[in-house]
Amino acid sequence: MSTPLVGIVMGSDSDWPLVQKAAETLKSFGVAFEVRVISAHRTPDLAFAYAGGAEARGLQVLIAAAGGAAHLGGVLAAHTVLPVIGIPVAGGALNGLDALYATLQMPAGIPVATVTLGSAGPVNAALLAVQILGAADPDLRRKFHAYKEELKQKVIEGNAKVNATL
Ligand code: RP5
Repeated sequence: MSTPLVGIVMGSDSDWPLVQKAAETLKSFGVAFEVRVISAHRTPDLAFAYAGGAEARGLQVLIAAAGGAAHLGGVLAAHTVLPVIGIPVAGGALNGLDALYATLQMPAGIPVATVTLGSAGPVNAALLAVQILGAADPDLRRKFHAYKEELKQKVIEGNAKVNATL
């Protein structure tokens, strides 16, 4: 396995069923990644150490997924200069609105690029990570062009399928 470029961090293993879609998406682009369960609240020292050491270990993008009072993205971003992408995880009494606002509403100076609630979130987090890496990697950009072409073909096929039923 080559050196991971993307670090996927989640606040709890209960987030994994959702977050594994980010891992699958990175895999489909051939991007090396690692996965960690680290909580900003339950293991603050680990969160600090992970973010603080990420750049030196060769990581280039961090993805942070958390639910509830979701401070993970912000805490990681506070301790690294790497770009951090936040995935708010739905659940609890507020059904993810709390995680969405907590991840999204960062003060100026500490950005966390927040993706949507739901299953599109981890997919888009991984795609955004691929796009960030692709800025300096023509091969990844080629793969992204092919990916967009696939999306386009699916819509064209969908159009044909719907019209075939008329
Ligand atoms: C957050 O609290 C985690 O990211 C998770 O989404 C949520 C619930 O965690 P568990 O109680 O299931 O461990 O920190």
